[in-house]
Amino acid sequence: SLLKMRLLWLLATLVALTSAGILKDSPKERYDNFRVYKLTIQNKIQLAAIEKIGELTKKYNIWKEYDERSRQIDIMVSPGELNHFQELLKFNNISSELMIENVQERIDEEQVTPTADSATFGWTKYYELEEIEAWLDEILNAYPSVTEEFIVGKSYEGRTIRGIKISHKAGNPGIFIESNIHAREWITSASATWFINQLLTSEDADVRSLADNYDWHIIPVFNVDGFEYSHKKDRMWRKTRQPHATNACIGADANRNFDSYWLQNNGASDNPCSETFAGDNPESEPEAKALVEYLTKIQDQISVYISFHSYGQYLLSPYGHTNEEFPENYNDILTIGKAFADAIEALPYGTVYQYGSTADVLYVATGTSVDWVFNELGKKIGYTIEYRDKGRYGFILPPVQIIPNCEELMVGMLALIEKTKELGYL
Ligand code: 0X9
Ligand code: ZN
Repeated sequence: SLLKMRLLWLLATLVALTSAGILKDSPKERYDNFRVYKLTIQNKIQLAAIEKIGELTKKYNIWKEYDERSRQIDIMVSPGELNHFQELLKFNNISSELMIENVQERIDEEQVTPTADSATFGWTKYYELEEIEAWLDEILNAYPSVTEEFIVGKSYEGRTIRGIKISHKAGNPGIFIESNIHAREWITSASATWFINQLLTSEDADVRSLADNYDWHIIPVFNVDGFEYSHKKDRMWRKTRQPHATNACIGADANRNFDSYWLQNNGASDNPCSETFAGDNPESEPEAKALVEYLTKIQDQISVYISFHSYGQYLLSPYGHTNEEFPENYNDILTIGKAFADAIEALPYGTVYQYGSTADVLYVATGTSVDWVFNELGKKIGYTIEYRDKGRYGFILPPVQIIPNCEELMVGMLALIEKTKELGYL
């Protein structure tokens, strides 16, 4: 009948539209003419003014929070907000340096055109979750006698959070690496996969001894939902992807969601739109809950915990919740930090890393994974590595810098582990 025909036609149109992507959800977020400024703050009034606009999520995005050492903030400004922003700087007498003139240009440059080696995993470009997982499968297949997959659990959107354990012999002390808890910090999973590859393939004697004498538990991409979203929808995404019950803003900062001084001392935000939203409760994010359960289960196998982040070139240690107290083994923590930083600076790149407690060197941050492992699991050695750079490219570190960054990681890690062992923690 006519009605049937019409219905069929309607259905056909819908199918066509959907496959053409027209009815699919929103396109990729663009950052045309978005700028990034490094601000230098001189007083509390200036800081308050900037922190206030920083909460306006569509117009501004804080790339790097204020820290008392450098007194600087990196902030991304939308083109429509630029005039207002510049007036605000002038009115409050805040000095600024333009770091990125057009964020979208940097994002476009980051997408290098596939070259000869793009068929194989080569660390000359950034890979998507699917590619990283396929690579991980290949590695597990190629080294079955020394590798083993472990499953942390499921993300909010139902993805599997996977890790790889590399063990060359029984009874080794364990080192746990969690990477890409913040979605937009792409250099972290690139570094984690590079590091895994080195542990399995390097013929360098020092790297071999690192591989042979420790058990490595490595999660290349922890925030799987956020990471996928940062590739497919929004390059600047940081948080998880769990919607909020009463607020349109999505996700929480997984690195504020752990049950250690959760939401205390202004080390996180209770605003669901903030980039450092702690979540409604500790472990409200399925990812954090899964990691807590997994780490609790295997805690006896772990001596050192390391979390990969970017950017700023820091090696950060507990505490995150206060800069008025320090762990009882803080001297050792600093000695190890110095070994890490010195080793990196000695390379021809001359890259400088600062080291010290998070709250002292950077800012107060609570509910972080490293602090949870340190305070609640009682592990004595835990660090956060903040990779390159200092803000020239920020999160959009050019692919040509992946390997130099990884080389720094390796010499830093060799020194860190050696010193940790020397001091009797391994
Ligand atoms: O703020 C953070 O979560 C980290 N910096 S980032 O710019 N990558 O977001 C620093 C976390 C500090 N870690 C610990 N307190 N353990
Ligand atoms: Zn981070």
